[in-house]
Amino acid sequence: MLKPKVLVTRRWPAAVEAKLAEDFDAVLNTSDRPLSEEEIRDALTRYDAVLPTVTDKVSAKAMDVAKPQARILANYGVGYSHIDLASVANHGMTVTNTPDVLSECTADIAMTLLLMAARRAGEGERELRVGGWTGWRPTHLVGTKVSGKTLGIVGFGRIGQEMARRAHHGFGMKILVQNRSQVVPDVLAQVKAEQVENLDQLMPECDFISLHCPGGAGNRHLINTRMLNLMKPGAFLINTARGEVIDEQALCQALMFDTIGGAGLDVFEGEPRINPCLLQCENLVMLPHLGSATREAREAMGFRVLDNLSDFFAGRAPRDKVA
Ligand code: 8YV
Repeated sequence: MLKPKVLVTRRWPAAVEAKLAEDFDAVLNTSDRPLSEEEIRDALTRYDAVLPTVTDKVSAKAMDVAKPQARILANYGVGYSHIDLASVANHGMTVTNTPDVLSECTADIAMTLLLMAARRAGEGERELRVGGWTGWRPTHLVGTKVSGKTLGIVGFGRIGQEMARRAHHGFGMKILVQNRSQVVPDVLAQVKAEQVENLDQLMPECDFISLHCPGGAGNRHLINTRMLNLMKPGAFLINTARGEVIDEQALCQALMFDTIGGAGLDVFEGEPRINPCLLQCENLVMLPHLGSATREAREAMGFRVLDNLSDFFAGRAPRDKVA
């Protein structure tokens, strides 16, 4: 039997690429150059499966093909707001993602950003590297204590829950949760969390806010000027979810005018482009979308895609079917 033709859009961990090449008629992107919308459109007409990442805009334009050959988009990553689900439905295609295997590592990066922003680690490192450190003094780069403070979690899915575990059990933080549906009491109880009705209630109560909700049109600019104004003066905003969830211009204003204490971002609107205003903000820590960037998580994500593909082509329902 002919093996399904599969396009891998970026370089993946070697062990996963090797297995893909064994199990499928796989074309790998050895140059690791991101695909254009036109190339994605072309791929949809020539492969049985396309394996995109966050850097592939599988937009309505890219999916504007009469009859795609691709029957499945097996996404490498948990977030899939770069895939136009209306077009997917029109073509009767399947979409899968890779949840669970990156939750701990992404929460680790959220906690890294939280600690770095609170303790001014980015500022300190920058000062030291340019030879600007004049020595210890009691008033030097004084930050904000993390232990025992209140953390607000927006989106209490798998990653949000991992973040809560770290914050509560590691740093004795009080956890408040905002989530679109009611969280089961047992899950909240594990971190002694309290769920509030909405963001208007959450924002003013927290010393730290960490975003773990999906991206996409529905949550675009969820954190806007009004929400930032509801934050405590001196509070910190952390985003490891998707860039579009924050209105970056509004965040810049809040950081420039010190209406909040600071922020930590791993994701950006229109990444890898960085809003020039953000680069001016000293009280901001930025990482280049490193949430799942560990050997363990990236391999597990790849093998999860393989499982989804094997199930799909064997006629079974893939465990991570999201559309
Ligand atoms: C991935 C992520 O590395 O899984 C996600 O949603 O944001 C990242 O950790 C990236 O999306 C790969 O496509």
